[in-house]
Amino acid sequence: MILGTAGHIDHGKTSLVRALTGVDTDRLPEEKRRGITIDLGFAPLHLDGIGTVGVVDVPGHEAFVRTMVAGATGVDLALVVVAADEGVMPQTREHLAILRLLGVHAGVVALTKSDLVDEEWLALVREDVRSALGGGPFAEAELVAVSAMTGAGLDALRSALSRAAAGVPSRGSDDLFRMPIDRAFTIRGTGTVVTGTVWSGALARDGALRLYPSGEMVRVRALQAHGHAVEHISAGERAAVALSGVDLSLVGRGAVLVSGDAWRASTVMRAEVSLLADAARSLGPRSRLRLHLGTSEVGARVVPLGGTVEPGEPVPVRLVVDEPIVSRAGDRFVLRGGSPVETIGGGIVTDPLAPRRARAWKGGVASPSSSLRQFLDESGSGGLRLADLPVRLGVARSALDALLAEAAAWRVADRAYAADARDAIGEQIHVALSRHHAANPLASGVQRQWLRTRIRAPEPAVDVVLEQLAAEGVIVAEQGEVRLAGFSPQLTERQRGFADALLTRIAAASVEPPTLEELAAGLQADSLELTAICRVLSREGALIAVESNRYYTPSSVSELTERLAKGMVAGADYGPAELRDFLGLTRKFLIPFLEYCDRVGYTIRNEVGRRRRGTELAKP
Ligand SMILES: Nc1nc2c(ncn2[C@@H]2O[C@H](COP(=O)(O)OP(=O)(O)OP(=O)(O)O)[C@@H](O)[C@H]2O)c(=O)[nH]1
Ligand SMILES: [Mg+2]
Repeated sequence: MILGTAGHIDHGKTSLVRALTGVDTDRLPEEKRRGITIDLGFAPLHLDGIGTVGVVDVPGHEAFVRTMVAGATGVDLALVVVAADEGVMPQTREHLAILRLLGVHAGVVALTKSDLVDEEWLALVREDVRSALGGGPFAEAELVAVSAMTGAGLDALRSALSRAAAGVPSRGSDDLFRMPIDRAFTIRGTGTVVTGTVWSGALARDGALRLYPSGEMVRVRALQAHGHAVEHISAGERAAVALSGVDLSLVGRGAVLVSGDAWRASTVMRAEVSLLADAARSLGPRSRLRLHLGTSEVGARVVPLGGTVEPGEPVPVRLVVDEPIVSRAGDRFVLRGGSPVETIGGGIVTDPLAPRRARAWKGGVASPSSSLRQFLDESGSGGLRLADLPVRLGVARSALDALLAEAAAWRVADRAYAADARDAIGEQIHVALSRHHAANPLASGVQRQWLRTRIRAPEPAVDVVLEQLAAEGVIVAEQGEVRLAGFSPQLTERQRGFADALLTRIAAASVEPPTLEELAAGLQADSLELTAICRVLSREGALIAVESNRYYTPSSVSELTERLAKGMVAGADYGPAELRDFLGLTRKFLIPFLEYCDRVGYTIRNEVGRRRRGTELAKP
């Protein structure tokens, strides 16, 4: 569990953390010199009945609110610190707003420096604080008067924190590992070390990780949780990870460590955004803001549905960020902008991996099952990558099967499709085949590979639908070709005329028929069209292609093979001259015909010449 401080500058956050934990989290020389917190500080705190809680101490200075956001992200429990002598101040309010935007619900308010005020004043400050908390998640939070100076109230504060912590649901570690990095440094002999709060999942010391935004694989050298070497770290822990061979410049605040192949960095997201009730402005159609998500901070363009976001009601938006970031459905973020820069609102990611041209998503913050239905419908016959879904839906991988079954999704290979995608792909296949048949009436079918390229769907899904259509008898798939059942090449009247002429001329030429080009010249026809007609005739068995451009009648082929059968004795080899004598063909016809015989298995070719294969030669 992680506890984060919040509160105005100089209100005593760091002093209180030290009084509670014994750790001075202001470790930078500049922090010492100026007496303020500049960067995040960390310390372990033991809470009775809870165990060790990781404390993140944040700066209160208005110039460091972005650092506060990076510290507050991933916090389970807030320690809101208000100095009793000053009461509620601007960053008290801003930090409270940020905690609310980040979804931090549990917390305790410490009215510190109580040694500086009397009871009457303290009562006024209590009222002041109550009204500042009103309506927010901390409206019912316990208020405890303390002093870091005298130690007064510290025990009461500890027990109040334990009570608040007891109500925080524990984060399951049966999930994808993610740790946004908030600090990176080098330790001599160990190398690059990064620290952060584990948001989800667990990581073992021998685990493989990916580092985003670069996406590169990294290896873990050592792990620490709350300052001790450990074998694994898990959700809700402050952890340090020593990485093998990673350059320090790649792992600053804003980078994130994740495991598995489910995560991807993206620049287009969909979200629901709301502006703080007291935000001075509304958001226009393409407002430019700073987006804080996890520990990353990037420039973002917000494109609201309906054009604008007014303070108050949440509005669906499309978010386009300047640099790729890793996010997950359900992630909370903070938006800052204006000059001077201030926190103006925030929101919840509804689609971290939005399609490139996706518009703001009307679905809003929905349940994983309704998000899944939306995404399936949107993806059409393209389908969704299964590996993306735990991130895109914000659920553990183990929850996927049930969600997909509930949505009646159709799963093929590594994707899931809407149930009606099958029909849509079937329809596309039907259209593509019909068009092809119409445009190529003499072609026996469509090459399967070519057909796949015409269908806008991943190949495995197309193949499954083809199998199904074949099983249903809608199409016929054979020898790498596909056609609609009932389709057969049809010759037109004119082509039938050519076919008769071809058959007559080829038959008349007996064992030395003309080529297609010669026939085309003689008939004044197009040789491509004649080729198509000859293919149809050869499928009908009326012609045989001995060469690619020379067709024989079956009776001429039989006559020639009979001549061979007469001449060749089984088991003997014959050279071309002898074979020519048997066949009585000129060289121009001889070699192609012998190659045809080899091809169809009448003869076998070896180094010496050709020999008859078996006895089938005798009766072709
Ligand atoms: N009298 C009194 N002074 C306190 C108490 N707590 C803190 N201070 C003083 O208040 C000043 C600011 O304290 P810090 O703990 O640095 O305040 P902070 O909230 O961490 O400040 P930032 O991190 O810069 O926002 C210091 O001079 C502390 O000595 C307290 O309980 N009583
Ligand atoms: Mg401080």
